[in-house]
This record gives sequence, structure tokens and C-alpha cells, in this order.
Amino acid sequence: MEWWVSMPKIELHAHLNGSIRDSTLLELARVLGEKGVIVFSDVEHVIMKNDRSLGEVFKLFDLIHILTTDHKTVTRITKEVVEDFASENVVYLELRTTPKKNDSIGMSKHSYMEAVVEGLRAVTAVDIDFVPHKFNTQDSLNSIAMNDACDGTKKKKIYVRLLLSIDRRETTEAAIETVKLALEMRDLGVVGIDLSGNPVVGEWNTFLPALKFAQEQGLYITLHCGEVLNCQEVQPMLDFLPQRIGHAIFFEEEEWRQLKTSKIPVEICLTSNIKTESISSIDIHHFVDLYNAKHPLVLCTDDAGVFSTSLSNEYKLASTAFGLGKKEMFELARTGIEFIFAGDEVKQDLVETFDSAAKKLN
Ligand code: 6MZ
Repeated sequence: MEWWVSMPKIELHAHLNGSIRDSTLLELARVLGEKGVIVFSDVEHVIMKNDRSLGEVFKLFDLIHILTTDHKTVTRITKEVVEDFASENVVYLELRTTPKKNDSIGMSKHSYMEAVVEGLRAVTAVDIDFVPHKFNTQDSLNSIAMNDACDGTKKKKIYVRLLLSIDRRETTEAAIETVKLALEMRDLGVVGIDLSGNPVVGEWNTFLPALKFAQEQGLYITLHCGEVLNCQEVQPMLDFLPQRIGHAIFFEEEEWRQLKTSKIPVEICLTSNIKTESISSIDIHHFVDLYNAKHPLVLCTDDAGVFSTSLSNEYKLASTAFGLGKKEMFELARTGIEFIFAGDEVKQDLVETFDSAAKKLN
């Protein structure tokens, strides 16, 4: 097995509906095609297209949501996505998703999230830990010591925590509803809030009341920040002091300075940035600047399904493009532990997993 696959990894920026297997999307599309809800041949072409602009990506999400937004399917894709990450030795996953309402099938934001949690419960291929320890009354669930993910003899184990996404199309009220839901579901592994969605839609001030409320209530916060050029947003987002930001592409000089001083960790999604042409070539990716400045950063997939990538692939890509060896990449993965939205007990367990994997690195 290649080292970028076998080494333990931490995934902190993965959107549930962006991480679905193509085979599952095609199967779902075929069923809806047979029911006459969509025209399969049109949809097949869209799903299999490889390179998409950022605008096209959001059109694809609208299609994916038509295919996936019912309770049974949400449960299925959650289970599959977790198992896929675990199969490439992701040992800690923060999965984010936008709670959805669909009155025609009796879906509320709450029931959508219950279906997600059901998907976590349905994971069988690996041991999963998704309930924060302070809420867990079932000793057995968390008493299993972290197995050696690379050893192949024991069942793998993955920690999963959930982030609820606020979509930039939403109103202040809808965003507050999502934060309240996150608070209600803390005992089921919801640890934080993400602000995402089409970056050319919506305004920071619309989401600020909900994000402030989340911050006051002690939820962790990560923001998609600077994914497109928007002179009005980056500064207030950095002033807000989220625990992490995603992308950080379109920053002015002063904003770079502020980011570096603040030490806010950045979730870097190389393939996503290149495929959407947010960055014209990997050689000029800001990963290099941040890495050289020892700025906290973590490699992530964004949408492994939509961009046909995997976390292993992101590590391989960074290693090749930036001339970093196995040891440097391993250390990079390990530093991700510091930026997870989980407590010291989980961090300690992950440190031990990495320590044990380090011994076999050569
Ligand atoms: C911003 C993104 C994104 O929430 O339905 N999403 N938001 N930038 C990106 N970069 C490409 N990729 C995904 O997963 C899909 C949703 O995640 C957000 C969008 O709101 C998209 O509709 P969920 O599970």
C-alpha cells in the first residue's frame, strides 16, 4: 500500500453531499429516471463530467440534493462516506452538512440530521466513535482502544464529529434555526457550525447574528473565507475569530498579515481549488506560503465525490507538487490533531495512533 494511503490522516473539511460515490449517485439517478422525475441520460452526463467551474459545482449540488434528500438516502450516503474515509485510514473525520427541509416528504432540519446520525449508527465496516465522551453513557461504545489503523489485523476505528452548515442562500432566521439544532444535537456528536454555499450569494451580515449566537454558546466555528474575491467579507470574517477557515484564496496583503498574526488554522483543498479554477496552477497555490511561514494548516478534500479525489490523493498531490517527503507529509497530517473540534481525550488518543504509525514509517 502506498504511504499516502496507509498513513493515518485527519479530514476536517468534507461536505457530506459532495463526498458521495459516483456509483451511488448514478444508481439514485437511475431510480429517479425510471420514476420519470429526471431524465437519466442528461443527469449521467452531468455527474460524470470531471472539470467544473465554481458556478457549475453549485448547479451540480442542486441536482445532487434532488437525488439524495430523503431520509433513507441521507442515512445511506452518510454510512458510505464514513466507510470510504475510514478505508483510506482517515482516523478522525469532521463531516459537515446543511440540514434540509423538504415539506413534501415530511423532512425537517431535525429529521434530516436524525437520518445523518442514523447513518453513523449504521456504520459496520469500522468501529466508529461519534458521541463525545462526556455525553456517552454507553461505556462499551467508547471503551475500545484506538486500533492501529495501518496494521490490517484489527478492525479500524474512526472518530466522526458533525458540523452543521449554514448555506449562504439562507435567511438570518434559518441560520439561527440551524444553530439551535446544533445545540440540541450536541449529545449526538454535533460540535460546530460551518458557513458555506455559493460564495457569490448572500452577505456576511445576514449570518453574523447566528454565528455570534453559536460562538456565545460555545460551538466551534469554521467559515468559508475568501473563496472568491470579495473585498467586504474577509476582514470581518477574520475579526470574528473563527476556530478555523476554509480556502483563504482571495486575500489582500493586509488580510494575509492579519491571518498570519491571528494563527487561525486554514483548511486547504488543493484539488477543489484547481478544478474550480479558483487557482490557475498548483505551483502558485498559497499552501507554499503558509507552509513555509509555519502557519497552521490541514489538507482536506472539500468534496471528494464531486472533485474525484480522496484525502490520500491530496497528500500525494501536495508531496509531488511541493517536493515534500513522506516524513514531512506525516508530520503535516499529525499537526491536524491540534485543530480538531474535539477534547483532549480524543486528541491524546490520536497522538498515540500517530506515534504508533510513526514507528512503522520507514
Ligand atoms: C462552498 C460548498 C463547497 O451540505 O448538502 N459546499 N460551499 N464552497 C465549496 N467549494 C467547492 N462545496 C460544497 O453538501 C453540499 C453543500 O456544501 C456546500 C454547498 O452549500 C453545497 O450545497 P451538504 O451535505
